[in-house]
Order: sequence, then structure tokens, then C-alpha cells
Amino acid sequence: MERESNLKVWFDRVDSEKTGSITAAQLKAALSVGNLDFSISVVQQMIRMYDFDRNGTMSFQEFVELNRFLLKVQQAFSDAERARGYIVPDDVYEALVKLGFSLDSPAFYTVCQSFDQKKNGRFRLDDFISLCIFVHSSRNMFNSFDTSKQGRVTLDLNQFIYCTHFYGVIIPSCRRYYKILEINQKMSEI
Ligand SMILES: [Ca+2]
Repeated sequence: MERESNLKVWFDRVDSEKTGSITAAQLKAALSVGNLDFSISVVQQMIRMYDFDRNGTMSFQEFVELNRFLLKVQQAFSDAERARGYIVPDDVYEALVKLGFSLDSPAFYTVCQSFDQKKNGRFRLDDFISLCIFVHSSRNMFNSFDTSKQGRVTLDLNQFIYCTHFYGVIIPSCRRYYKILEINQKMSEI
């Protein structure tokens, strides 16, 4: 309870215009004060994960849920980090398993490559959070299509475009697939 009241103080400070909700720009600025540097698209994705009323901003209750997710991710990072300030891909893999995400090698290395911002095999907390947000959001979207809970989905072209466009903003390889798809589509129209 005390933690929630501390959160409320923090939330109210970020909600500088006292609207009762915070925007992606406000959240991004507030996180950067704590040395967490995220692109605006990752912060937008963060908001989207818990934007229960779909209004594009974050109410306090939505923020409490996001914070719960971030604390879990942060804990998994701290357990693996061992005072280095970063984790390496093997640690990322173990931390993801702890968080309930078990990826096969091609998926894991593709995601690692996309979120290794400095391309040095070292993931800082903000890299790891961005990666977890992508994996978590992908699972949510997958589950929304996997209505029979078979662990497999069939997408038509429109659904595929929707998925790749939705995530193309935060994962460059998806954007490439989208471009390829667009080119193929144009070629088939000729
Ligand atoms: Ca909202």
C-alpha cells in the first residue's frame, strides 16, 4: 500500500498538467530522469500494453499494472546482472525463461539483434526492458489470434499486414518484412 502511495506521488509529478493521465512523451521524459532511455515508439508500446480503455494515455490504475510488469523485468535483470551494469545474450535467455518466455534459437537471436542497440552483445536495463515489452506484446497479439489455444495461428494478408505494421515501429526486421510484402503486393498488381 505504501508502495502504491509512492507511485501515486511519482505519477502526479509526471502528470504535470493534472489531467489524471500521462502521455507517452511525459512517460518517456520521466523515465529518462531515472537513466532509462527509450525510443518514443517503445514507450507508446508500453502504454498500449496496459491501456485498458484504449484512449492512448495512461491512467494511474493502468500505470500500476505497467509498474508491476516493469518491476518483474527489473528483478530478472538484477538477478542476472551481477554488478556489471549489463547482461549478455545467455543471461537474456535465462531471464526471459524466468519471466515465462521460452523462445527457440532463431527467434531469440533475431530479437537479441534487434534490441542490442550498441551492437556489442551487452544489454543494459533499458535494452532488456524494450526487448521484454516486444516479446510480451507479441505474445498478447499471438494469443488474440490463437482463439482455439492451439499454439498456432493462421493469418490472412490483412491480418499479417496489421501485425507487421503494428510491431514494425519497434522492431526493424518486421519493418523489412513489411517492405518486402509491400513490394510483392505492388509487383502482383502490375
Ligand atoms: Ca488509458
